[in-house]
Amino acid sequence: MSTILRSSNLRKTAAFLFCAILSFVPGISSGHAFPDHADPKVGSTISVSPVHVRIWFDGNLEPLFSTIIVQDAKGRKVDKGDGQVNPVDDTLLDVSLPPLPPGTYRVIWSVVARDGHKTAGDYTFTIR
Ligand SMILES: [Cu+2]
Repeated sequence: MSTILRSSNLRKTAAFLFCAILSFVPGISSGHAFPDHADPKVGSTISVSPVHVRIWFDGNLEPLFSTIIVQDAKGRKVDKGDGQVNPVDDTLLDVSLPPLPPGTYRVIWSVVARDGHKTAGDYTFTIR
């Protein structure tokens, strides 16, 4: 019993280390996926309500398990509900927005990379 537990933990540790090492090797896109850049930019203040929020990742995303939503300052969902991995670029997560009034908005994302590992985060932008 304890031997089985130990070897299962060992396997998990090995898998984690393998993934951690991969994510530090440039040019290999099978590690965890992390955001590379976003539009609107993280923490930015803009003067026009954006038509989309887009986040580009450093790896390929699994469309079935990757989500993106946008909330207003009161936590109400304001996006059009079509958040998805872009069908022609699986490193891009996007969602469309209706015209929004001035305010601060939070983008909440969660993605699963091709290696099955999940990363998640959020950021804000402000429309003035
Ligand atoms: Cu990973």
